[in-house]
Amino acid sequence: MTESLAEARALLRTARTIVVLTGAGISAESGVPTFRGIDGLWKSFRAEDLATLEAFERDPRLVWEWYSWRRERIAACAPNAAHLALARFALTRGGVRIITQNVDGLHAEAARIAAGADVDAAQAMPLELHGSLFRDRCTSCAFHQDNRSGVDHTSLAALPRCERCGALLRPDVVWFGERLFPGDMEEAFEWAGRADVCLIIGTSGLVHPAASLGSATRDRGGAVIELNPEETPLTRSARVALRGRAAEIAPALLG
Ligand code: BJW
Ligand code: ZN
Repeated sequence: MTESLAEARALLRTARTIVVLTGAGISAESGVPTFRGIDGLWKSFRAEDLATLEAFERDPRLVWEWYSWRRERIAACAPNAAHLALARFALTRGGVRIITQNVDGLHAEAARIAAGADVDAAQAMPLELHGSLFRDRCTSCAFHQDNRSGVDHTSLAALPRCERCGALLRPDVVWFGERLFPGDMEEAFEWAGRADVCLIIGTSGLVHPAASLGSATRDRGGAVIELNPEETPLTRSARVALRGRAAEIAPALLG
């Protein structure tokens, strides 16, 4: 394992297929709080109290309060230099699939900015493994809707309800113990399995199945590049570990 930027650039240059797995760290410099770590969201809230179906069934008002707070805070954030470098990289070079655990929508926003009016942004649109903070979905039927505003969480009666069947709406995200959306896991592992390089940016590598994508690349002979200021459980399987902040290193790596 090395920490060489030049080696990482060379690996990317010669790769035909590249998977990029991102986590909360890539959005840290946009002002989005990470989950774990010093300022992590789980420091003030226990994950099991808020990011599970059981928690929602026990106290939907509390869970909506947390998601509503995050929605309003994150709606004000913009993509940073790392999201933009990645979007440009995916648009100008074929064979790149951005796979994110983030629910903040910043990769999609970066893709639209980088593509501008004349280029189709599709090639840089991410697979959002854990859903979106900016969508509601019905707890009972298939209804879902985009929603960038906070919700009224002052009482149980005020919580948003489905316009089709009247059941409670919930954030359209994947909580602990829930399956990923149909087809997403298969698509992610299919890309990772045939990638020459899996570039992993800003994730603690603790949450599965996302944390296993790098192994899928490595098991088939590909290389893992990690970009993170800290060592993680994924570091030991990395060919190159780049230590630093995403917004600083990603433009130098991908430009
Ligand atoms: C920087 C930086 C800078 C800071 N630049 N970097 C196998 C083994 C063990 C357990 C399991 C397993 N398979 C499944 C499980 C159970 C569970 C799990 O993984 N548990 C572990 C915690 C032990 N997984 C699941 O439950 C998943 N479902 C599943 O597997 O279903 C199977 C099933 C089958 C049959 C029936 C039913 C189910 C679902 C997982 C869903 C995770 N959901 C969340 C919440 C999403 C909604 C929301 O946002 O509220 O997703 S949890 C939370 O963690 C969120 C994140 O996407 C995810 C990952 O966090 P991430 O991105 O890594 O953030 P951090 O904060 O942890 O790390 C930030 C990193 O950035 C750090 O390393 C910093 O150093 C770094 N950093 N500044 C670059 N400037
Ligand atoms: Zn419904």
